[in-house]
Amino acid sequence: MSKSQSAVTTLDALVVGAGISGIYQLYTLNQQGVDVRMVEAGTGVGGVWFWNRYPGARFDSESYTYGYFFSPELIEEWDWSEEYAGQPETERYLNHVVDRFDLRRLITFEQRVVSAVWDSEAARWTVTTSSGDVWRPRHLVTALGILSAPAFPSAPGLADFRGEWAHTGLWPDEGIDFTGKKVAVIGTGSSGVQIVPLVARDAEQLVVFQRSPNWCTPINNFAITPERMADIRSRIGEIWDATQLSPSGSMHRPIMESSLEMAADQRRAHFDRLYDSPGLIMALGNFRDVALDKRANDNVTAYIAERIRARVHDPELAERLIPKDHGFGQKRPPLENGYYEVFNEPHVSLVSTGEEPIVRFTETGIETVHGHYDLDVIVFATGFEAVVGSYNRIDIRGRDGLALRDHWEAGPRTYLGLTVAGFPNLFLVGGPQSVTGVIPRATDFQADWVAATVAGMRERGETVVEPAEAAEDEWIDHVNAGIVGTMQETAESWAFGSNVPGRKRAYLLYAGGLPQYRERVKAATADGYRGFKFSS
Ligand code: NA7
Repeated sequence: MSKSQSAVTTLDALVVGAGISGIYQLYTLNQQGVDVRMVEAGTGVGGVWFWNRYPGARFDSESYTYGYFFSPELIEEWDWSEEYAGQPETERYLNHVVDRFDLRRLITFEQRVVSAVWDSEAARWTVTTSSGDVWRPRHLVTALGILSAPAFPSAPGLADFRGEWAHTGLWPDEGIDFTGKKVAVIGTGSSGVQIVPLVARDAEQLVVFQRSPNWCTPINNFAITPERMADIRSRIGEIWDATQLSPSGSMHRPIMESSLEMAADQRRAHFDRLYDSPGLIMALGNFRDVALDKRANDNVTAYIAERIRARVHDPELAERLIPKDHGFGQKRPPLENGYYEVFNEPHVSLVSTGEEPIVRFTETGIETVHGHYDLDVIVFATGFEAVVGSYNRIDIRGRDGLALRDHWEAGPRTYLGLTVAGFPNLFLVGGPQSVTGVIPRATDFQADWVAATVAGMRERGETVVEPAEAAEDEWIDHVNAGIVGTMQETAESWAFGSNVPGRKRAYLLYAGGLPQYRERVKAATADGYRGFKFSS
């Protein structure tokens, strides 16, 4: 074939996206003997752990709860070096998995999917990539990642900026040297909070542009010794069970006791313990009522505010770093390592964009309503068009040319977070209305379900599966009911798409907890795939 000719590949299943969920999906379908291939936009595997290679990027979940559980051999041979592994280690891990299970031969890189069109006559998808290649799979499995479509501020002029700039979610391979430079970091979510201390360490000057402060708590990371790794291995079954019982798929389970009925000093002792413990325990292992009852939430919020005040010397600055628009846990709280202390350093300053909006980017920096900041580097830690953004970037057309973008205009519509009415043989893994918490613990179950469904169809000689619209309606009602009455419901966050101007507010994740999610999917499946139509 000459270079100018595009390849057309007809196959059973195509998986889009070589992140942690897609890789497992490729493995499971391959194990089922399905003729499966994968396309990936990047030049390597890893997904979020490929693109987000900014300094400080790391797990907020315990490494061994985020990694795969499907292979005892893999667990036996892989040593995690830290309780919360950094990006380079995770990228190495995912490369190891791909090679260990001989999956690389099934992956074609630098294939960004631009369109996917259902062909009713052939009962196949026509998937076209940016390189012009065409894939004709019977089943299309999207594992696009919930945070993979980077969002940028709307201020104009970035093309004029003569310094270096990068988004944390599209970090350059060669990295950026901050040494002796004037740097701005825009955004104070998990990525901003992770990168800020490392920029501050090297830069001559750092300006942090904050739209809204977050409730950040210490990660309290530590190295995993060989003894601890051996202990983790010996308890791996127990750890798996814990992730399966936890609403968030993590090691942590909420304390069911009422924090409001507890004596103040006893409650405080709990908060002290959580704040000084590793990981997301403050959010995921806190009292259940702090997520449901405003009075209980106010207590933990006041406690964390006090801890922030104790760490930031300038009281006025401390107040600006303390959220006033939401309580702890109403939005995903970042984990930090020395974040607040950075603001005690003379070369670091904070700009609150609510009071001092960015007007434009200039050749030499950032202009705000109050003045100009001369800069050598701008870091965009401005987040993502969450969950649906990665779908909206692809022209996905179902029956009768129906565009997924239009079907999802008022918010995503799925059945079980796995399929979409009017889009036959389209499977979503880690898509809307299905995930929360430790993403791989949500998506490994989904990948197993997709592989079993595709294999079952092959055995029964069925070629097409599609959910009924009524089933989709029911699922949406169930998803929305799960968030009602929680503290999260009232906060503006990316979980509702509120971080992207103009987006209609719709809940994008699944708040009912992963055990309930799995039970619902299993019950529908056991009940003759309730809500689905199969045809030959
Ligand atoms: P996030 O959590 O969405 O954070 C993005 C941050 O960027 C957040 O502080 C935003 O403020 C801020 N932002 C967005 N647009 C602007 C503009 N125009 N100007 C100033 N600041 C802005 O993304 P991350 O990458 O940090 O983390 C993603 C997830 O990774 C996280 O939730 C964890 O699950 C791990 P806002 O709060 O929207 O006002």
